[in-house]
Amino acid sequence: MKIIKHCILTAVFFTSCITLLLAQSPVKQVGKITAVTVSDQHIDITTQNAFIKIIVYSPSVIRVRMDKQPLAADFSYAVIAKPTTTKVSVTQNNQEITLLTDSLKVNIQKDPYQITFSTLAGEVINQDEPGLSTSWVNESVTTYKKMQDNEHFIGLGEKTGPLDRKGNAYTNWNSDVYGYSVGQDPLYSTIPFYIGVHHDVNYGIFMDNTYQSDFNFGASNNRFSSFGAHGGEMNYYFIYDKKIEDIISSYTMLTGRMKMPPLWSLGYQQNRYSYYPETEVYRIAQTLREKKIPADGITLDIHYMDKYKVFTWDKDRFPDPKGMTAKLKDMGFKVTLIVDPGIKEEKGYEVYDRGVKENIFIKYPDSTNYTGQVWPGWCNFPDFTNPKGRAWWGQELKKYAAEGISGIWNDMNEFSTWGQKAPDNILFNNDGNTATHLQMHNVYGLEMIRSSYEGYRAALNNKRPFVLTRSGYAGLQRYSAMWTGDNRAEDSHMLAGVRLLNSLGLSGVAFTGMDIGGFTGGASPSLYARWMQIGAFNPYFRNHTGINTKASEPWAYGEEVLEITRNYINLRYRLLPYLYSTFYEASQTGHPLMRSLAIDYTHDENVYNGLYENQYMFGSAFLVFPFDGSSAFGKIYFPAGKWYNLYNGEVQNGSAKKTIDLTNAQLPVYVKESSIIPMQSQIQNTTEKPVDTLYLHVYKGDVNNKFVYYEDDGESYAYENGAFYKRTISYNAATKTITFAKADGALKSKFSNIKLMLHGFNNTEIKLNGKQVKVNDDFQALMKPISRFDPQGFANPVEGEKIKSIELNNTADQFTIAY
Ligand code: NBV
Repeated sequence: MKIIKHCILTAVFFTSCITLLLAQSPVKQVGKITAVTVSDQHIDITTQNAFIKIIVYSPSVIRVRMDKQPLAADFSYAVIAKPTTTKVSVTQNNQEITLLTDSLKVNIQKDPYQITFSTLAGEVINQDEPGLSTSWVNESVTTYKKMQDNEHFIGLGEKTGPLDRKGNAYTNWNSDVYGYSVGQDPLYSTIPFYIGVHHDVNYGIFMDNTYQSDFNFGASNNRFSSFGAHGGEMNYYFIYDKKIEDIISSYTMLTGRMKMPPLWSLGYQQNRYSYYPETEVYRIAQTLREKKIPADGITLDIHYMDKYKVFTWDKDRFPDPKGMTAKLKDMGFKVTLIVDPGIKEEKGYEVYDRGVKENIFIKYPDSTNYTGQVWPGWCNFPDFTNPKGRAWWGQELKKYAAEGISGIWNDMNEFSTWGQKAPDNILFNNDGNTATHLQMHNVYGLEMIRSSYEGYRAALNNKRPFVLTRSGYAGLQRYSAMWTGDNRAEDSHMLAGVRLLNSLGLSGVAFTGMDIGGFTGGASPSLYARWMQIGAFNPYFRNHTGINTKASEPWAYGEEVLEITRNYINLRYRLLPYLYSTFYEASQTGHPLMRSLAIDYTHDENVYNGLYENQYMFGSAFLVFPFDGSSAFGKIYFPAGKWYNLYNGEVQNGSAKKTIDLTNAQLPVYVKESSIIPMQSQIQNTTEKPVDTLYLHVYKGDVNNKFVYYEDDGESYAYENGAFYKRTISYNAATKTITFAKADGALKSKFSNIKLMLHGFNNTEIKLNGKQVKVNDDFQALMKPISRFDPQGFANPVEGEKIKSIELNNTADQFTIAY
């Protein structure tokens, strides 16, 4: 009896100890659900330790909000979408709540809270890791997801490392990282959105929390992937779509898409830190023209300013900015200026005085302005999270519009104070809801480019500004193009840069570029040549280099490199109709221009293999294979389908790996079967009119394809009200037809003729609307290794391909070619 009593007492003692331990655990779990309220499209849940709201945004987008205290008023700098009316059914029993939409099923277990997303057929897409779910450690909150078998993780914005992020962890804290290493983290911007791929499903998760955040994709554990932040609520959007590109569309439905950029900004841009005085700028512009290197942009770095004070000019170096931009405009150049957020604290500097008067600078809690050191010395920093601060910045930008400036390049907006960490306790307006630096740091850059975009668009009387940024947060694509900062002139950086841009593309940012040639150090001629070729296949094509590096203009590396470089810049300009149409697609769908192979070949394991992870599609047609200079051979992976060598038309069957020769003169590029590629004659800049013929290249294939050809005025927003020309061209392999649908929109095409250039077709008989047309035998020659697409490129036939061509009238309404 005594023994039994003793045992009972011991058991009671241990149970109490465990209960006590749990109660005192420094990890606070969500715990058991205690109350549920179901409304139209959302469910409010209370648990032992948390308040939760599940909101249906669309059949494929579900938002989960969670906090230890009742949820605060909803506010986001990233998300611009509201839930759309969606058919939802919710049922519950003692164990769980089930939510169904037309595309997915959500199960919420009640004890303890745990969420699972599945397909309608019941296949698990994503689920909380049982036992871990979501928890808090002090103010940090983290959600743990069960690692699925063979799960791949891609995206997460501007992150170094492999395409597949499995086994790695990342931090988001926007940082100024001069000459960063290829594995460094974090870099300049934060996009807390990634895509998971496993079995035959894929999903996206976007955690909209601006505090410092951490993502773990099975780093130092084999149990979970997780995402969390150092403050604020757990707030994530779960996205399920069948295709990766649809996930990107859903994500950009939430965070917005880019507007059409000005056409000129797709041309080649010449940069350096810094071109001055103005005679040097003219020398560069003149040399580009003399050497027949097509170009549209010249960018001025910080030396244009008077002692680095933004919105001023160094009068000795640039005595007449307005005259200079006018002269450059006559030569077909647009000027972009760098702007930094640090405003020199100096009485009498009018910009500063107006900032003080308007009271728009970031403050300490004692209401004094925060002062940090950067280029001009001690500076105050505009609070772009204050509507007044944004308006003030827009006003200041106006002078640049009057001076004929076309682009605004936002630098140092992490924000950087010589790489030092700014104090936690500085305060931001946060659109009327004061917040600390800890919460606002990662959105500072986003709100700066919002101010630049909105301000400069107004200053240009509603013409499209070109805006470029180094830092940002999810949604940055609404305002700006982005480049990847101070890279190094090294092979590994060129390839890492490709992956960065591919990752940004997966994360909703379509208009991206890197410092071609490298910012720090000096490229070898081989590296420079190869990098410039890749640049022609980047959305934003800019050559830039640092202050004490060797010159980086295309002629700075000798005749051969100049020839190679010019060939590819030439190609870029002939490809503008294709590129502009692809930008239009990005503006409508969010789909990137640089498409990691994971987008179109998601469940092909080879895509995630480190050997092939740098390959990408440029638009829908071109497979690009960037390579380093370490070998004369390279191994390339051809995904499923049929591929044509860009330079000689040779056909390569897909689902195959091949070792190919590599040379500095020729970037391996292949065209996907059934591609439709509109091109134009050679121009030197976008103000020059191409000849009146659209060269439409079509590659024979076994799959159907569609291309939406698009034009507009290239500079205004009239396209949003129908002032465009758009025509869908369809390739149908089964019916052996190419159909030109009736054109849409209020504009006429700038081309009245079409030359249809048929690759891989041997037909001698081709019909237009049922009637036989004249079929020409063409030889598309190339200068080595100039693209055979050059419609005037018969001059020096070294290599080439026999193709068929026919002449068509582009003003015809709607017509069908049968082959
Ligand atoms: O403004 C100078 C540079 C600029 O050229 C570069 O592209 C930025 O990333 N800027 C950084 C300031 C710091 C350079 C060390």
